[in-house]
Amino acid sequence: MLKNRALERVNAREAEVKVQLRKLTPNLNAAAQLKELDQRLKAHTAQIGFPSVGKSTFLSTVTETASACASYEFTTLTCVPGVLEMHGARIQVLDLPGIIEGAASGKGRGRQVIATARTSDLILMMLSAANADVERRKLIKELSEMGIRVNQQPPDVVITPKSRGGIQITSTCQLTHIDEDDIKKIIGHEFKTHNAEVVIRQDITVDQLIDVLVGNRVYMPCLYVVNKIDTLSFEALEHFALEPRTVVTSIKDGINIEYVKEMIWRSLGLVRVYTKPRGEPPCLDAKAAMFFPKGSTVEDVCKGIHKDFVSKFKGAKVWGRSVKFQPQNAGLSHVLADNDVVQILLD
Ligand SMILES: Nc1nc2c(ncn2[C@@H]2O[C@H](COP(=O)(O)OP(=O)(O)OP(=O)(O)O)[C@@H](O)[C@H]2O)c(=O)[nH]1
Ligand SMILES: [Mg+2]
Repeated sequence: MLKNRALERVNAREAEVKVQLRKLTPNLNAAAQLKELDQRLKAHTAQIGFPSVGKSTFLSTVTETASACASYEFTTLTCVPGVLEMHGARIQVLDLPGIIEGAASGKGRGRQVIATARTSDLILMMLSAANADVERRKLIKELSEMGIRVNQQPPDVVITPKSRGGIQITSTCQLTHIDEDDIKKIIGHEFKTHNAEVVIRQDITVDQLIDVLVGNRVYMPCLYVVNKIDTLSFEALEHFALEPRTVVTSIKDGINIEYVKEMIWRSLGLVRVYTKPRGEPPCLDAKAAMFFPKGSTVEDVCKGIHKDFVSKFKGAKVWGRSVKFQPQNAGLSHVLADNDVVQILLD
């Protein structure tokens, strides 16, 4: 009798999951729209992970949004956005449904979940400590099948189509994974280009060459969060703690929560810039900071203040880590560093 009732509960839950999954697509789109609408959000992160690894627990812990957490799998069936406030910036954290193996080929609506993560600035890969290595490998594979390369730089290869002359290859380093014949074969036969200039500045693999040719790949930073370390022995824990771009946490017991937040901030690489009006000290209050993506320039700051600032730009003075002398004159193309102070001079 008891067994039957438990079985009924499981069946009911399964039916509920199926109904909710069918409704999933509009909700995921809503998250993308929200991103467009809320201009105050400075960066977007998306949690990717298998079911029951602690994604919702994380969202409920670091943001004011409550996302249902439970010990059964597929608790979260929609996209739940929360906001994490750090150093004066509002960072969106998405709690997404757990994905399963085969997600990239459409299982469990995994394609929509991964597509949502694709538009974010950082992937938070939430892993369960007991099985973290296997989960990480599988998730990287699923993301890869959807064209997302995590923690990789785009291959340094430039292919310029020509009207004649065959395929000319110049490489500035020794190629150990692929030879010139393979390169010609792949470009010529697979991609129907018989005349092109190819410049390679990196020891690329066949897959990387195909990535360059296919084109629509995204290269995203990813932070690995190994959760539930309260279930691990100290020796096992050390193995994960030493891995790059990895944070070990027990969200339930409150271990390393501040550290994971700080690592999110660092992985996003946002640049805070303070402006200084002429003859006045700069306002270094966090509320006065402007936030830009890594690699932003004085021109981006001008555009962020007023659309006319670029056309009226006469010069800029910069204080901070991006310059040698304090202050230093800088042009529009000068790349800024975090916490720089900029004074814009206009015509
Ligand atoms: N031991 C332990 N359990 C945890 C930890 N964090 C979360 N849990 C538990 O793990 C279970 C699943 O947590 P959720 O946050 O619902 O997991 P999820 O990844 O959102 O799961 P889905 O929504 O089903 O994909 C809950 O029972 C949590 O209480 C942790 O650090 N240690
Ligand atoms: Mg959840």
